[in-house]
Amino acid sequence: MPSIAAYPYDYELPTDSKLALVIIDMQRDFLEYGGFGDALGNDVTQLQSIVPTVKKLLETFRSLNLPVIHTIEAHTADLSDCPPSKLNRGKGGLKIGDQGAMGRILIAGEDGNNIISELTPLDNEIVIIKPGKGAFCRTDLESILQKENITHLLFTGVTTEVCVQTTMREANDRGYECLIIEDGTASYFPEFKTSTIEMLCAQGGIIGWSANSKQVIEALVPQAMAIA
Ligand code: TIU
Repeated sequence: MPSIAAYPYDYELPTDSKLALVIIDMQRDFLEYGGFGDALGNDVTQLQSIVPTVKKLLETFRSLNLPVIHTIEAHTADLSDCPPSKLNRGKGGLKIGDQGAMGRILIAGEDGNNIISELTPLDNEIVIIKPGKGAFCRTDLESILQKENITHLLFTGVTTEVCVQTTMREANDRGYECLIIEDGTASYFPEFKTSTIEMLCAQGGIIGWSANSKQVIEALVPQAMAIA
């Protein structure tokens, strides 16, 4: 198993199907105007710069036939899976379930709830629809990972300190070797991204590792180095 330069120290990177790319919530609801992120008062343009990096990782995993897991934060149309504590949070703008410019905010199946077109999942890829911030909460993710013998998870997506961090912490507690891709994750607050990566990797990798996409891609596809 190759090891890659990572923070706080080298990470053993499987090059087979024990390794999965996890793409958290790259949905229109977070990256485009008129969605949930916008309704919460955020500047959605902060998230858009990572799209080419996540796409490159996705294409690398697809070309090697390695597992890819997409997650979607969504609620049912009747909001029965949305606790009042979540429904009533916010800044007084549109709430979950309200009609927005891309359909009902954060409701499964609405235009705004879809993954952005650049990263649309393929039929053979795992898609986890989750009502919470963490992808293990009230989903089949853990049993799917066990069934597929996946042991190592690379985290990308949005937002770093909310759904990405929550899911990485849940995965770490379940025994997965987790690494967050520094240039493949973003926050509405750039300083939160930096702090989150520091917190996850402090104390000798208390939750896991971080590295740039380049390190991962070069280890998976050695010839990528020559092409780049
Ligand atoms: N608001 C915010 O930063 N994030 C979320 O609500 N969900 C995810 O992080 N996906």
